[in-house]
Parts: sequence; structure tokens; C-alpha cells
Amino acid sequence: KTSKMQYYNNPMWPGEAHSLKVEKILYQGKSPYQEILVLESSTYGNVLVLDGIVQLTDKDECAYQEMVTHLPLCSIPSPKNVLVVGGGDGGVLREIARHDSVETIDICEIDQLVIDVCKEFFPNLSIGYKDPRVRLHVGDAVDFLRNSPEGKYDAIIVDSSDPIGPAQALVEKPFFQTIARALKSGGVLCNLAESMWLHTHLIQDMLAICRQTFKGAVHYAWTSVPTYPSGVIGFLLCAKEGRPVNFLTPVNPIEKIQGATKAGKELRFYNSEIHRAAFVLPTFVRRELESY
Ligand code: AAT
Repeated sequence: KTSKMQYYNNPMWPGEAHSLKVEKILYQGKSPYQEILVLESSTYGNVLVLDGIVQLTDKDECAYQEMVTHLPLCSIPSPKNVLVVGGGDGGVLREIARHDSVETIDICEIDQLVIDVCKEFFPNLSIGYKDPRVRLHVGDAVDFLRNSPEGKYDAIIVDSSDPIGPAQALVEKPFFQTIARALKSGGVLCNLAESMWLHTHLIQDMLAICRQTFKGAVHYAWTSVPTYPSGVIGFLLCAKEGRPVNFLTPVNPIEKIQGATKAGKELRFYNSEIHRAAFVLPTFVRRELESY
């Protein structure tokens, strides 16, 4: 039973809360890393909650998973080796699999229980594991990246939780340095970067770290996800120096990739126009991020 005080007390978004009507609790458990809860909601389908924070719902997961994947992969000509950090639900794997240039998809998720629970309650996401190019590594992404060969990946997608709990180290400079090391020259990173309404300081800090670490290009993009705090979520798109990358217009448009949007597997959210639009920032954000 959560009191009203606790309800409005999350340190990431004090004073506000979002609610969904729950039909049924489908699963409740605890792993060594976090509390895991799966709910059946009346209007958003099944909902995955980790440590009290909504990670995804059936209804709006497309906005997040499609954007976090195709913003980076459509910005480089022919992605081959891709790494996903976090993303144990499999949704980002499902999206990467649309790219027929991709040869290997590594995923490093810390929590085996998230994977198992999603296989049971989110079949439309965990279907991503069925692609034969996927190699699953269960462990902390900090260690995984420290041990990964230099210049291996064309793209790295950091689909991890908020920086409280197991994902804390994933917003710090040493982590970004290991990512830069693991990328090929001209390789790209797409990192979850919180809400422009709530976390401009966190975004400014991450931007500063990324501008020091990735000399190619660094841009902020955003999208609408109704069940995330404040209803929006941002991404930091970063390119390692070596080969010019222009994130603002897709050089590898999804509409031209054979089979990427075939019947029965259509995209629900992403297209080349929304790719370009995602980098257009409201005036207050432009001011706060650029004057930094
Ligand atoms: N696609 C769903 C979105 C997520 S899930 C984030 C995943 O990152 C979780 O499965 C969590 O177990 C994993 N994770 C956290 N820390 C680490 C780590 N150190 N190494 C590997 N995996 C990790 C994110 C939703 C964001 C919500 C925004 N408010």
C-alpha cells in the first residue's frame, strides 16, 4: 500500500505522478537487482514496472523502441555489428532485426529475471530474441564494454533504466569512454537521455560528457511516450570521429530497406519524417542546451 506522500516522492520527478487503471497483477517478484512487476492495465495493455517505474507498455512501446533503434541505425550507411545495453525485454532486438545489413546483434542485460518475465508476458517484444543474429550476454554492461574489443561496433544502443539502481554508472564519463573505444570510427551511439521537461541538468551533464568523448557529432532528439514521466523521452545521438555522420537526415532511410516494413510487420511510429522532426527542439530547450 503506497501512501499519497510516497506516490509523489520519486526523486527523479518529485511532486508528480501518472496513473493507469489496473485490471490485474500478472507477476510480482524480486531479482538481485530490482523489483519486477507486470500489470494488466485497462487502456495500455500489459505494463512492465521496475522498482516502481514504468519501463514499457504494449500500447506505446513502439514510440520508444522504434526511435531508439532507427535514429542511430538509419543515420549510417550499412550497420553490421550492433550492441544493445539493457533492453532485456527484446523490443530493441526486434527493431534492429529489420535492418538486413546487420550481421551480429549483441545484447548485454544485467537481469535474467527481466528477460524471463518478458518472454512470458510480452511476446511481441521478446520475439526479438528469435532472430539468429542475436547473442545474449547476461551481466553488467560496464564490465561487458570494458572487455569488448576496440572498434568492434557500428552502433551501440543504450536502452537502460533511469540512473538510480543498476543503471547509475551508465551516465558517467568512464562508461561513455568505454563506448567510444568499442565503436568503429564513424560509429554511432544512441543513449536514453531523460525528459526535457524534468531533467535539463542531467541532459546538460550528459551532453557535456558526450561532447568531450565523441568528436564526430552530438545531438539531442526526443519523442512522445505517454507512460514515461512528463510524456516525453530524449535521446543523445553521438558519433565517433573518423567518418562524417549527419544524424539530422537519414542516409539509410527505413523506407528503402527491403523487408523492413513488410506486411504484418509494419512500423507503428518511426518514419524518415519523424526522424528529422525528432531533432527540432522547443525554444526553451534550445536555449538551455546550447548556452551550456
Ligand atoms: N525497452 C525497455 C526500456 C527500458 S528497460 C531497461 C533495462 O536496462 C532493464 O531491463 C534493466 O535491467 C537494464 N539495466 C539496468 N542497468 C543495467 C546495467 N548496468 N547493465 C545492463 N543492463 C542494465 C528503459 C526504460 C526507461 C524508463 C524511462 N523513465
